[in-house]
Amino acid sequence: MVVGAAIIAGGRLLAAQRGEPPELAGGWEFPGGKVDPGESDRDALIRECHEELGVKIALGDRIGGDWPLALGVGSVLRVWTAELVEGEPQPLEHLALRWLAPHELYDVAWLPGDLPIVEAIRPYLS
Ligand code: 9L3
Ligand code: MG
Repeated sequence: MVVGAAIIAGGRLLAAQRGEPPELAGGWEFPGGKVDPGESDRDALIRECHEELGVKIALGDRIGGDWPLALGVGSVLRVWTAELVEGEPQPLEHLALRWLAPHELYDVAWLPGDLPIVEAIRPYLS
């Protein structure tokens, strides 16, 4: 189980560029990661965003259901909208961060698993 955050501020969506593993390096994602054993999805997402970005977030709506990550592997991505409560995101574990305005949503090379989710975030940017 993998969780991701659509962090929104000022009508822009935060996208994060992965540095690893090599097959995903350079691709852009919703920040987040694997849920630890015994941890709730939401707690995992809050923890991951603190580790990866150095921020405290508050979660909003769940976006869709289980988004498939890779065909045949069975891993899924669960996504929530989020707002910043404390701190400014830093790329502590990513190559780069970008705040995307609605007209820039496809200016980055989203990972294949994340790409179909982007459109579902658009209504939250206005
Ligand atoms: N993954 C894909 N899209 C995302 C996230 C947060 C993660 N938005 C994939 C990349 C890795 C796996 O899930 O293959 C675990 O992610 P992480 O724990 O390395 O961030
Ligand atoms: Mg991660």
